[in-house]
Amino acid sequence: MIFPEDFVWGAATASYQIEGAVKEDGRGQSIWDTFSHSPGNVANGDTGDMACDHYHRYADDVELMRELRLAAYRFSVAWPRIQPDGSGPANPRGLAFYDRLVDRLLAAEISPYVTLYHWDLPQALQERGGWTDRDTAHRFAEYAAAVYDRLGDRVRHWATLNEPWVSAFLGYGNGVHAPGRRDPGEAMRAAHHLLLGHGLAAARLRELGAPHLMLVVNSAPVLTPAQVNDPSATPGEADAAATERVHALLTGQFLDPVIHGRYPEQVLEAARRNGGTGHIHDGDLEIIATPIDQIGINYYNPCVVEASPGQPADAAWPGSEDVGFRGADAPTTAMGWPIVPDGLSRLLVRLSGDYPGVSFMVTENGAAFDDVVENGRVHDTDRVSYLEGHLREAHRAVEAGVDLRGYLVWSLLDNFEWAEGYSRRFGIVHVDYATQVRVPKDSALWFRDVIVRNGL
Ligand code: PNW
Repeated sequence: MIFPEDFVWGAATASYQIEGAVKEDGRGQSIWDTFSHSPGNVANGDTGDMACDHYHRYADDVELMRELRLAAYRFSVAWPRIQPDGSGPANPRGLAFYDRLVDRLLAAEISPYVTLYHWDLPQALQERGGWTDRDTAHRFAEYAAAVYDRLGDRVRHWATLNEPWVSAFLGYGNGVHAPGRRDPGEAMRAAHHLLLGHGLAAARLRELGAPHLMLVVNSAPVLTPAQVNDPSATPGEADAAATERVHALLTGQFLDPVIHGRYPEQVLEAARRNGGTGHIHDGDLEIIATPIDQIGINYYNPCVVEASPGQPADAAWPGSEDVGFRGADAPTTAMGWPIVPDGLSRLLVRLSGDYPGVSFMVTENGAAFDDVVENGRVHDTDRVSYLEGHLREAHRAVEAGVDLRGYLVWSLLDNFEWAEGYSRRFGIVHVDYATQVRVPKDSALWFRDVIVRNGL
Protein backbone atom coordinates (compact mmCIF):
# COMPACT_ATOMS: atom_id res chain seq x y z
CA MET A 1 0.00 0.00 0.00
CA ILE A 2 2.10 2.83 -1.31
CA PHE A 3 1.02 6.48 -1.09
CA PRO A 4 1.48 9.16 -3.77
CA GLU A 5 5.07 10.28 -4.24
CA ASP A 6 4.77 13.68 -2.57
CA PHE A 7 2.55 12.48 0.29
CA VAL A 8 3.51 14.36 3.49
CA TRP A 9 4.14 12.38 6.69
CA GLY A 10 4.46 14.02 10.05
CA ALA A 11 3.25 14.65 13.57
CA ALA A 12 1.30 17.37 15.36
CA THR A 13 1.33 19.11 18.75
CA ALA A 14 -0.13 22.28 20.28
CA SER A 15 1.51 25.06 22.30
CA TYR A 16 -0.30 24.77 25.63
CA GLN A 17 -0.10 20.98 25.55
CA ILE A 18 3.70 20.77 25.32
CA GLU A 19 5.54 24.06 25.90
CA GLY A 20 5.41 24.80 29.64
CA ALA A 21 7.41 27.97 30.48
CA VAL A 22 4.14 29.80 30.99
CA LYS A 23 5.73 32.84 32.60
CA GLU A 24 8.82 33.12 30.46
CA ASP A 25 9.95 35.82 28.05
CA GLY A 26 6.93 38.00 28.61
CA ARG A 27 4.21 35.43 27.90
CA GLY A 28 0.80 36.64 29.08
CA GLN A 29 -1.89 34.50 30.64
CA SER A 30 -4.20 32.40 28.48
CA ILE A 31 -7.69 31.10 29.21
CA TRP A 32 -6.15 27.64 29.68
CA ASP A 33 -3.87 28.92 32.48
CA THR A 34 -6.90 30.37 34.23
CA PHE A 35 -9.05 27.31 33.61
CA SER A 36 -6.50 24.66 34.59
CA HIS A 37 -5.64 26.56 37.78
CA SER A 38 -9.30 26.62 38.88
CA PRO A 39 -10.05 23.46 40.89
CA GLY A 40 -12.35 20.88 39.36
CA ASN A 41 -11.72 21.64 35.70
CA VAL A 42 -8.84 19.29 34.87
CA ALA A 43 -8.25 15.71 36.06
CA ASN A 44 -5.87 15.52 39.05
CA GLY A 45 -5.56 19.32 39.08
CA ASP A 46 -3.02 19.12 36.26
CA THR A 47 -1.91 22.32 34.51
CA GLY A 48 0.29 23.16 31.52
CA ASP A 49 2.83 24.98 33.73
CA MET A 50 5.56 22.48 32.87
CA ALA A 51 3.96 20.12 30.33
CA CYS A 52 6.76 18.60 28.19
CA ASP A 53 9.05 21.57 28.82
CA HIS A 54 9.29 21.81 25.05
CA TYR A 55 10.03 25.55 25.31
CA HIS A 56 13.47 24.59 26.61
CA ARG A 57 13.85 21.21 24.92
CA TYR A 58 12.71 22.09 21.42
CA ALA A 59 16.13 21.46 19.88
CA ASP A 60 16.24 17.89 21.23
CA ASP A 61 12.64 17.39 20.18
CA VAL A 62 13.45 18.44 16.61
CA GLU A 63 16.38 16.00 16.65
CA LEU A 64 13.94 13.27 17.69
CA MET A 65 11.63 14.22 14.79
CA ARG A 66 14.57 13.98 12.42
CA GLU A 67 15.43 10.51 13.71
CA LEU A 68 11.82 9.48 13.14
CA ARG A 69 12.15 10.80 9.57
CA LEU A 70 9.21 13.18 9.85
CA ALA A 71 8.80 15.37 6.78
CA ALA A 72 6.37 17.77 8.47
CA TYR A 73 5.73 19.06 11.96
CA ARG A 74 2.50 20.83 12.82
CA PHE A 75 2.75 23.03 15.91
CA SER A 76 0.78 26.00 17.19
CA VAL A 77 1.84 29.48 18.22
CA ALA A 78 0.74 30.64 21.68
CA TRP A 79 -1.03 33.94 21.11
CA PRO A 80 -0.19 35.22 24.64
CA ARG A 81 3.53 34.81 23.90
CA ILE A 82 3.10 37.17 20.94
CA GLN A 83 0.57 39.60 22.43
CA PRO A 84 0.48 39.09 26.20
CA ASP A 85 -2.78 41.05 26.46
CA GLY A 86 -4.21 40.04 23.11
CA SER A 87 -3.56 43.28 21.24
CA GLY A 88 -0.91 45.87 20.54
CA PRO A 89 2.72 45.51 19.55
CA ALA A 90 4.20 42.03 19.22
CA ASN A 91 6.53 40.74 21.94
CA PRO A 92 9.89 40.10 20.22
CA ARG A 93 10.98 37.48 22.77
CA GLY A 94 7.85 35.45 22.14
CA LEU A 95 8.34 35.60 18.38
CA ALA A 96 12.00 34.66 18.82
CA PHE A 97 11.08 31.25 20.25
CA TYR A 98 9.12 30.27 17.13
CA ASP A 99 11.84 31.77 14.98
CA ARG A 100 14.40 29.43 16.57
CA LEU A 101 12.04 26.47 16.28
CA VAL A 102 11.39 27.12 12.58
CA ASP A 103 15.10 27.44 11.84
CA ARG A 104 15.81 24.15 13.61
CA LEU A 105 13.05 22.41 11.69
CA LEU A 106 14.29 23.72 8.36
CA ALA A 107 17.86 22.69 9.19
CA ALA A 108 16.49 19.17 9.82
CA GLU A 109 14.57 19.31 6.52
CA ILE A 110 11.20 19.21 8.28
CA SER A 111 8.44 21.44 6.89
CA PRO A 112 6.79 23.60 9.55
CA TYR A 113 2.98 23.66 9.51
CA VAL A 114 1.95 26.57 11.73
CA THR A 115 -1.43 26.64 13.45
CA LEU A 116 -2.19 30.15 14.68
CA TYR A 117 -4.85 29.26 17.23
CA HIS A 118 -5.00 26.02 19.16
CA TRP A 119 -7.22 27.25 22.01
CA ASP A 120 -4.91 29.41 24.16
CA LEU A 121 -6.76 32.74 23.91
CA PRO A 122 -5.16 35.62 25.85
CA GLN A 123 -7.07 35.92 29.14
CA ALA A 124 -7.29 39.70 28.65
CA LEU A 125 -9.52 39.12 25.61
CA GLN A 126 -11.72 36.72 27.56
CA GLU A 127 -12.29 39.51 30.11
CA ARG A 128 -14.00 41.34 27.24
CA GLY A 129 -16.11 38.34 26.24
CA GLY A 130 -13.56 36.25 24.36
CA TRP A 131 -14.97 34.70 21.20
CA THR A 132 -18.47 35.91 22.04
CA ASP A 133 -17.16 39.43 21.34
CA ARG A 134 -16.94 40.32 17.66
CA ASP A 135 -13.81 42.38 18.26
CA THR A 136 -11.83 39.20 19.07
CA ALA A 137 -12.06 38.25 15.38
CA HIS A 138 -10.29 41.49 14.44
CA ARG A 139 -7.69 41.02 17.17
CA PHE A 140 -7.01 37.52 15.81
CA ALA A 141 -6.33 38.84 12.30
CA GLU A 142 -3.94 41.43 13.73
CA TYR A 143 -2.09 38.74 15.70
CA ALA A 144 -1.94 36.47 12.64
CA ALA A 145 -0.30 39.24 10.63
CA ALA A 146 2.31 39.78 13.37
CA VAL A 147 3.27 36.10 13.31
CA TYR A 148 3.33 36.02 9.52
CA ASP A 149 5.52 39.10 9.48
CA ARG A 150 8.17 37.24 11.48
CA LEU A 151 7.94 33.71 10.05
CA GLY A 152 6.40 34.17 6.61
CA ASP A 153 9.75 34.23 4.83
CA ARG A 154 10.30 30.58 5.88
CA VAL A 155 6.91 29.02 6.63
CA ARG A 156 4.74 28.01 3.68
CA HIS A 157 1.86 26.20 5.41
CA TRP A 158 -0.52 28.26 7.53
CA ALA A 159 -3.55 27.03 9.44
CA THR A 160 -5.76 29.64 11.07
CA LEU A 161 -7.82 27.78 13.69
CA ASN A 162 -7.68 24.31 15.15
CA GLU A 163 -11.13 22.78 15.56
CA PRO A 164 -13.36 25.83 15.97
CA TRP A 165 -16.23 23.46 16.90
CA VAL A 166 -14.35 22.48 20.06
CA SER A 167 -13.42 26.09 20.91
CA ALA A 168 -17.03 27.22 20.61
CA PHE A 169 -19.03 24.28 21.93
CA LEU A 170 -16.77 22.79 24.61
CA GLY A 171 -15.48 26.26 25.60
CA TYR A 172 -18.79 28.16 25.67
CA GLY A 173 -21.43 25.40 25.41
CA ASN A 174 -20.79 22.56 27.87
CA GLY A 175 -17.91 24.22 29.72
CA VAL A 176 -15.61 21.19 29.57
CA HIS A 177 -12.86 23.37 28.05
CA ALA A 178 -11.66 26.91 28.79
CA PRO A 179 -13.17 29.39 29.38
CA GLY A 180 -15.72 27.02 30.93
CA ARG A 181 -18.85 28.91 29.88
CA ARG A 182 -22.17 27.06 29.64
CA ASP A 183 -24.53 28.98 27.39
CA PRO A 184 -25.82 27.76 24.01
CA GLY A 185 -26.31 31.30 22.67
CA GLU A 186 -22.75 32.26 23.59
CA ALA A 187 -21.49 29.10 21.88
CA MET A 188 -23.33 29.91 18.63
CA ARG A 189 -21.96 33.48 18.69
CA ALA A 190 -18.44 32.22 19.46
CA ALA A 191 -18.63 29.85 16.48
CA HIS A 192 -19.50 32.72 14.13
CA HIS A 193 -16.79 35.01 15.49
CA LEU A 194 -14.22 32.21 15.18
CA LEU A 195 -15.24 31.87 11.53
CA LEU A 196 -15.03 35.63 11.05
CA GLY A 197 -11.58 35.60 12.66
CA HIS A 198 -10.57 32.81 10.30
CA GLY A 199 -11.77 34.79 7.27
CA LEU A 200 -10.17 38.06 8.32
CA ALA A 201 -6.87 36.30 9.07
CA ALA A 202 -6.96 34.31 5.82
CA ALA A 203 -7.51 37.52 3.83
CA ARG A 204 -4.66 39.29 5.68
CA LEU A 205 -2.23 36.40 5.23
CA ARG A 206 -3.13 36.12 1.56
CA GLU A 207 -2.45 39.86 1.09
CA LEU A 208 0.90 39.39 2.79
CA GLY A 209 1.73 36.56 0.37
CA ALA A 210 1.01 33.36 2.28
CA PRO A 211 1.26 30.57 -0.31
CA HIS A 212 -0.79 27.89 1.43
CA LEU A 213 -3.76 28.47 3.74
CA MET A 214 -5.80 25.93 5.61
CA LEU A 215 -8.52 25.55 8.20
CA VAL A 216 -8.33 22.57 10.56
CA VAL A 217 -11.63 21.07 11.69
CA ASN A 218 -12.53 18.10 13.82
CA SER A 219 -14.91 16.09 11.78
CA ALA A 220 -16.47 12.67 11.96
CA PRO A 221 -18.87 10.64 9.93
CA VAL A 222 -22.23 10.80 11.67
CA LEU A 223 -23.65 7.29 11.67
CA THR A 224 -26.62 5.48 13.13
CA PRO A 225 -25.79 2.55 15.44
CA ALA A 226 -26.65 0.08 12.65
CA GLN A 227 -24.32 1.82 10.19
CA VAL A 228 -21.26 1.55 12.44
CA ASN A 229 -20.60 -2.05 11.47
CA ASP A 230 -22.66 -2.23 8.29
CA PRO A 231 -22.05 0.64 5.87
CA SER A 232 -24.91 -0.60 3.70
CA ALA A 233 -27.50 -0.29 6.48
CA THR A 234 -30.03 2.34 5.43
CA PRO A 235 -31.44 4.40 8.26
CA GLY A 236 -35.12 5.30 8.39
CA GLU A 237 -36.19 8.85 7.61
CA ALA A 238 -36.05 10.14 11.19
CA ASP A 239 -32.61 8.66 11.85
CA ALA A 240 -31.30 9.97 8.53
CA ALA A 241 -32.54 13.47 9.36
CA ALA A 242 -30.88 13.25 12.80
CA THR A 243 -27.54 12.26 11.28
CA GLU A 244 -27.70 15.06 8.70
CA ARG A 245 -28.58 17.62 11.37
CA VAL A 246 -25.66 16.59 13.58
CA HIS A 247 -23.34 16.60 10.54
CA ALA A 248 -24.48 20.17 9.82
CA LEU A 249 -23.83 21.24 13.43
CA LEU A 250 -20.39 19.61 13.62
CA THR A 251 -18.96 20.09 10.13
CA GLY A 252 -21.31 22.03 7.86
CA GLN A 253 -21.43 24.88 10.36
CA PHE A 254 -17.76 25.57 9.61
CA LEU A 255 -17.03 24.24 6.14
CA ASP A 256 -20.19 25.46 4.36
CA PRO A 257 -19.48 29.13 5.24
CA VAL A 258 -15.75 28.82 4.47
CA ILE A 259 -16.10 26.95 1.16
CA HIS A 260 -19.58 27.93 -0.05
CA GLY A 261 -20.23 31.24 1.77
CA ARG A 262 -23.42 30.09 3.48
CA TYR A 263 -24.63 28.44 6.67
CA PRO A 264 -26.58 25.17 6.59
CA GLU A 265 -30.28 25.71 7.32
CA GLN A 266 -30.03 23.48 10.44
CA VAL A 267 -27.40 25.83 11.89
CA LEU A 268 -29.48 28.96 11.23
CA GLU A 269 -32.40 27.23 12.92
CA ALA A 270 -30.20 26.38 15.94
CA ALA A 271 -29.09 30.03 16.12
CA ARG A 272 -32.70 31.28 15.91
CA ARG A 273 -33.59 29.05 18.88
CA ASN A 274 -30.55 30.17 20.89
CA GLY A 275 -30.32 33.94 20.95
CA GLY A 276 -30.99 34.70 17.28
CA THR A 277 -28.88 35.48 14.24
CA GLY A 278 -28.21 39.18 14.91
CA HIS A 279 -24.48 38.54 15.31
CA ILE A 280 -24.27 37.45 11.66
CA HIS A 281 -23.75 40.78 9.88
CA ASP A 282 -24.17 41.58 6.20
CA GLY A 283 -20.87 40.90 4.47
CA ASP A 284 -19.53 38.45 7.07
CA LEU A 285 -20.02 35.42 4.88
CA GLU A 286 -18.05 37.03 2.03
CA ILE A 287 -15.11 37.51 4.40
CA ILE A 288 -15.45 34.01 5.83
CA ALA A 289 -15.44 32.56 2.31
CA THR A 290 -11.99 33.96 1.50
CA PRO A 291 -10.51 31.16 -0.61
CA ILE A 292 -8.26 28.66 1.15
CA ASP A 293 -6.17 25.83 -0.28
CA GLN A 294 -6.71 22.96 2.06
CA ILE A 295 -9.00 21.52 4.69
CA GLY A 296 -7.25 19.82 7.58
CA ILE A 297 -9.23 16.96 9.10
CA ASN A 298 -8.73 15.77 12.66
CA TYR A 299 -10.35 12.35 12.92
CA TYR A 300 -10.58 10.14 15.99
CA ASN A 301 -13.95 8.39 15.95
CA PRO A 302 -17.42 8.57 14.41
CA CYS A 303 -20.36 10.33 15.99
CA VAL A 304 -23.21 7.86 16.49
CA VAL A 305 -26.75 9.23 16.72
CA GLU A 306 -30.37 8.28 16.24
CA ALA A 307 -33.72 10.04 16.34
CA SER A 308 -34.92 10.27 19.93
CA PRO A 309 -38.16 12.27 20.18
CA GLY A 310 -38.40 14.45 23.28
CA GLN A 311 -34.66 14.37 24.00
CA PRO A 312 -33.44 17.88 25.00
CA ALA A 313 -30.41 19.33 23.18
CA ASP A 314 -27.01 18.25 24.53
CA ALA A 315 -25.11 21.22 26.03
CA ALA A 316 -22.35 20.85 23.41
CA TRP A 317 -24.87 20.60 20.58
CA PRO A 318 -27.35 23.48 20.48
CA GLY A 319 -29.87 22.50 17.82
CA SER A 320 -29.69 18.78 18.64
CA GLU A 321 -33.18 18.48 20.14
CA ASP A 322 -34.76 15.05 19.54
CA VAL A 323 -31.37 13.43 18.88
CA GLY A 324 -29.89 10.62 20.98
CA PHE A 325 -26.08 10.39 21.09
CA ARG A 326 -25.01 6.74 21.39
CA GLY A 327 -21.83 4.83 22.00
CA ALA A 328 -20.71 2.71 19.05
CA ASP A 329 -20.57 -1.05 19.13
CA ALA A 330 -16.79 -1.16 18.75
CA PRO A 331 -13.69 -1.51 20.95
CA THR A 332 -12.56 1.75 22.56
CA THR A 333 -9.35 3.62 23.37
CA ALA A 334 -8.38 4.86 26.86
CA MET A 335 -10.51 7.95 26.11
CA GLY A 336 -13.51 5.64 25.73
CA TRP A 337 -13.63 6.62 22.04
CA PRO A 338 -14.75 3.85 19.67
CA ILE A 339 -12.21 2.59 17.14
CA VAL A 340 -13.82 2.73 13.70
CA PRO A 341 -11.05 3.08 11.11
CA ASP A 342 -13.29 3.03 8.03
CA GLY A 343 -14.98 6.14 9.41
CA LEU A 344 -11.93 8.00 8.09
CA SER A 345 -12.39 6.91 4.47
CA ARG A 346 -16.16 7.39 4.61
CA LEU A 347 -15.60 10.90 5.95
CA LEU A 348 -12.93 11.90 3.42
CA VAL A 349 -14.97 10.61 0.49
CA ARG A 350 -18.03 12.57 1.62
CA LEU A 351 -16.16 15.80 2.34
CA SER A 352 -14.22 15.78 -0.92
CA GLY A 353 -17.54 15.49 -2.73
CA ASP A 354 -19.16 18.27 -0.70
CA TYR A 355 -16.18 20.62 -0.89
CA PRO A 356 -14.55 20.37 -4.33
CA GLY A 357 -11.64 22.57 -5.33
CA VAL A 358 -9.61 22.23 -2.12
CA SER A 359 -7.19 19.53 -1.07
CA PHE A 360 -7.29 17.58 2.18
CA MET A 361 -4.83 16.57 4.82
CA VAL A 362 -5.30 14.40 7.89
CA THR A 363 -3.91 16.91 10.38
CA GLU A 364 -4.54 14.71 13.44
CA ASN A 365 -5.25 11.04 13.99
CA GLY A 366 -4.16 8.91 16.90
CA ALA A 367 -5.20 7.28 20.13
CA ALA A 368 -4.63 7.22 23.88
CA PHE A 369 -3.82 3.89 25.48
CA ASP A 370 -2.54 2.89 28.91
CA ASP A 371 1.09 2.53 27.91
CA VAL A 372 3.60 0.86 30.19
CA VAL A 373 7.36 1.26 30.05
CA GLU A 374 9.17 -2.09 30.30
CA ASN A 375 12.96 -2.14 30.24
CA GLY A 376 13.03 1.18 28.49
CA ARG A 377 10.56 0.16 25.78
CA VAL A 378 6.87 0.78 25.25
CA HIS A 379 5.21 -2.04 23.34
CA ASP A 380 2.11 -0.13 22.27
CA THR A 381 0.75 -2.71 19.84
CA ASP A 382 -2.75 -1.29 20.33
CA ARG A 383 -1.59 2.10 19.01
CA VAL A 384 0.25 0.50 16.09
CA SER A 385 -2.90 -1.32 15.06
CA TYR A 386 -5.01 1.84 15.50
CA LEU A 387 -2.66 3.81 13.25
CA GLU A 388 -2.27 1.01 10.74
CA GLY A 389 -6.04 0.57 10.45
CA HIS A 390 -6.51 4.28 9.84
CA LEU A 391 -3.67 4.50 7.33
CA ARG A 392 -5.27 1.71 5.32
CA GLU A 393 -8.41 3.81 5.21
CA ALA A 394 -6.48 6.94 4.24
CA HIS A 395 -5.03 4.90 1.38
CA ARG A 396 -8.50 3.70 0.43
CA ALA A 397 -9.63 7.34 0.24
CA VAL A 398 -6.72 8.18 -2.07
CA GLU A 399 -7.68 5.24 -4.31
CA ALA A 400 -11.25 6.53 -4.34
CA GLY A 401 -9.97 9.82 -5.76
CA VAL A 402 -9.75 12.02 -2.66
CA ASP A 403 -7.04 14.68 -3.08
CA LEU A 404 -5.35 13.76 0.20
CA ARG A 405 -1.92 15.32 0.57
CA GLY A 406 -0.65 14.00 3.88
CA TYR A 407 -1.12 12.41 7.26
CA LEU A 408 -0.02 13.78 10.64
CA VAL A 409 -0.18 11.63 13.73
CA TRP A 410 -1.49 13.04 17.00
CA SER A 411 0.78 13.33 18.76
CA LEU A 412 4.55 13.48 18.65
CA LEU A 413 4.74 13.44 22.46
CA ASP A 414 2.53 12.43 25.35
CA ASN A 415 1.22 15.77 26.55
CA PHE A 416 -1.37 17.81 28.48
CA GLU A 417 -4.60 16.27 27.22
CA TRP A 418 -6.87 19.24 28.12
CA ALA A 419 -9.57 18.28 30.65
CA GLU A 420 -7.91 14.87 31.09
CA GLY A 421 -4.56 16.40 32.04
CA TYR A 422 -1.57 14.03 31.86
CA SER A 423 -3.72 10.96 32.51
CA ARG A 424 -4.19 10.23 28.79
CA ARG A 425 -1.19 9.51 26.60
CA PHE A 426 -1.53 10.11 22.83
CA GLY A 427 2.18 10.28 21.99
CA ILE A 428 4.19 8.02 19.73
CA VAL A 429 6.98 9.12 22.06
CA HIS A 430 6.59 8.44 25.78
CA VAL A 431 7.30 11.31 28.19
CA ASP A 432 8.25 10.66 31.80
CA TYR A 433 6.99 13.91 33.31
CA ALA A 434 9.19 13.65 36.43
CA THR A 435 12.42 13.54 34.43
CA GLN A 436 11.23 14.77 31.00
CA VAL A 437 12.92 11.74 29.45
CA ARG A 438 11.52 10.88 26.01
CA VAL A 439 11.30 7.23 24.88
CA PRO A 440 10.07 6.48 21.35
CA LYS A 441 7.33 3.88 21.65
CA ASP A 442 7.13 0.92 19.28
CA SER A 443 4.55 2.96 17.34
CA ALA A 444 7.18 5.64 16.65
CA LEU A 445 9.61 3.07 15.25
CA TRP A 446 6.82 1.50 13.22
CA PHE A 447 5.77 4.95 11.92
CA ARG A 448 9.36 5.71 10.90
CA ASP A 449 9.32 2.56 8.75
CA VAL A 450 6.00 3.59 7.20
CA ILE A 451 7.50 6.96 6.31
CA VAL A 452 10.65 5.45 4.82
CA ARG A 453 8.57 3.04 2.74
CA ASN A 454 5.93 5.72 1.94
CA GLY A 455 3.26 3.25 2.87
CA LEU A 456 2.35 0.01 4.54
C1 PNW B 1 -8.25 17.30 19.50
N1 PNW B 1 -14.36 16.15 21.54
O1 PNW B 1 -9.12 17.59 20.55
C2 PNW B 1 -7.21 18.38 19.60
O2 PNW B 1 -6.94 19.10 18.43
C3 PNW B 1 -5.97 18.00 20.34
O3 PNW B 1 -5.42 19.14 20.94
C4 PNW B 1 -6.30 16.91 21.34
O4 PNW B 1 -5.23 16.62 22.18
C5 PNW B 1 -6.73 15.70 20.53
O5 PNW B 1 -7.82 16.00 19.67
C6 PNW B 1 -7.12 14.49 21.37
O6 PNW B 1 -8.21 14.80 22.19
C7 PNW B 1 -10.40 17.18 20.76
O7 PNW B 1 -14.72 16.01 22.74
C8 PNW B 1 -10.87 17.17 22.06
O8 PNW B 1 -15.17 16.02 20.60
C9 PNW B 1 -12.18 16.84 22.33
C10 PNW B 1 -13.02 16.52 21.29
C11 PNW B 1 -12.56 16.53 19.98
C12 PNW B 1 -11.26 16.86 19.72
